[in-house]
Amino acid sequence: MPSPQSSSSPSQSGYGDDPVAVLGAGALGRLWAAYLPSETTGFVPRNASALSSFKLNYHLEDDRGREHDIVRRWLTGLSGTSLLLVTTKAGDTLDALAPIIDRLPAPCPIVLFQNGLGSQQAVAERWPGRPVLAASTTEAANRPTPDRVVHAARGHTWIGALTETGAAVTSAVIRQLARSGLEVRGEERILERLWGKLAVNAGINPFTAILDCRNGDILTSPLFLDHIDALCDELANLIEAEGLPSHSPRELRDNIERVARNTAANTSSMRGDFQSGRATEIDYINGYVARRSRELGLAAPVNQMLADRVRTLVPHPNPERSS
Ligand code: KPL
Repeated sequence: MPSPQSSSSPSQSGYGDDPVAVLGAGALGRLWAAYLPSETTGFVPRNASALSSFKLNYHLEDDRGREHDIVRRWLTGLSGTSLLLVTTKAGDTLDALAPIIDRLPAPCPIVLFQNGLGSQQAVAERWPGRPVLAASTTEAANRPTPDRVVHAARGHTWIGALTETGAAVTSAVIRQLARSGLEVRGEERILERLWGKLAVNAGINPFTAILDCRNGDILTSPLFLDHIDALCDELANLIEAEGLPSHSPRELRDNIERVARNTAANTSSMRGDFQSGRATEIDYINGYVARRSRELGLAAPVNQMLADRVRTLVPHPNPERSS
């Protein structure tokens, strides 16, 4: 089984010519950087002048509970970058990319790992000539403390193009990411897959944030039980209006409840954001559903209500942060 490439066991790769840059040093960015070849993977600093060291050190607990010390470079030059992974929060993506994009070689694929929808299309629309791709992943990672990442469960990552030039490089990107040992697959219908994940997040995350509970606890809450059917009606109508293969509201609800049961003990990413005092991704989940529904002349009062309620919640750092 492939392992993360810790400082004590550097990879044997010899892939020295094709550096991978990771923009966004949260749980997911650190996970990918830990598994990709150590000598050719580094992080892009958001503010290079504030760096106190040339390296980023952290610990990774892998999916088998083994500990690894990870050391990765902060990259100052980007002119040799052959792949950029963008693992920022959805709301930070444009602001993080804009100052660095002109320093990347024009053919460098840009792979967007954001939750929800809206931020990916914004990047593809702003830089339509760039090879922009989106990733949808079920790799589970969390960051219980700033210098520790836990790979809670292995999953799969699907990669698909958002621009024409992205389509031409999809296979090369998959080959490069497969060097991590994580499971990576091509997906021609990446928007459908992103919608599938968005529907699940829209039916779990805001409830866990409003109720301040773990995923499984929403299933018996009056807030969830009173609104889940209407929420699934709104999602089903929008998915159909977007021209994507339709799903019945019942199918969507079953899927939401299945994921909530399978991840019952987890803290959702949205609740985790609150507990860490970070902005949530509500504008890209229920907020996106409400906005797109409005644009397409559909009503989405439940998604709007959930988005409004989450936006008024006050972040509350909580010692119970691990999931
Ligand atoms: O993706 C998730 C998230 O927390 O964002 C779920 C599926 C809800 C698992 O926690």
